[in-house]
Amino acid sequence: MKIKNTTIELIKGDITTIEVDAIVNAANSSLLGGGGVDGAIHRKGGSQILEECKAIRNRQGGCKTGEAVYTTAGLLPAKYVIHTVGPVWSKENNKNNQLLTNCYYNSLSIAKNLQVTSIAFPNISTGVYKFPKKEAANIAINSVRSFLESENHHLKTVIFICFDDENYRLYQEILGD
Ligand code: AR6
Repeated sequence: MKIKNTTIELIKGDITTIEVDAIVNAANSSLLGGGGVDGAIHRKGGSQILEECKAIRNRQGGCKTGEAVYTTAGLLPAKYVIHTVGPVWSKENNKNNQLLTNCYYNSLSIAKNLQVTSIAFPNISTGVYKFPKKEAANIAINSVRSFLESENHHLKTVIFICFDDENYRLYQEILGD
């Protein structure tokens, strides 16, 4: 799928192995690491990423839900890691969708400022944070589409990396692969 000059790709796999300018991390507001994709990124990326996260914490006290910050990527093949904090899904919270949209939008804004040409997103909030996968996939794709249609940027490739079969299938359906 193509949006203006940017190609949208779908890959099933592990985001820590992808050679792109920036990978996005589904972090938590402490920025100190955790499980899931966050754990994998810190484990494979080495201590440099955590050191930079700690410096950001000291400067601004972590990262709020829906916002994003960036570090270099340590030992990973990417150049940067953009850390964003997805919402913890709950039925009562009517801000879930907006906060998840903000994650994609704010990550792409950082990518724009860094002038990166390729970025890879995991399925933010759909693991530990329990966001319903179909809804999250629609939000992810719509947010990316709306950013690419409305902003000037250097992105040539945006990749959605799905780790689990269910997400991969949902993205295939929505993207029409
Ligand atoms: N590459 C790509 N995707 C992955 C990988 C990987 N190596 N590993 C898991 N996923 P989660 P969240 C997928 O739980 O729901 C952490 O503890 C996974 O299949 O990583 O936003 C943080 O520190 C799922 O679809 O993130 C936070 O505390 C997706 O990544 C909390 O979890 C997101 O699952 C954030 O929860």
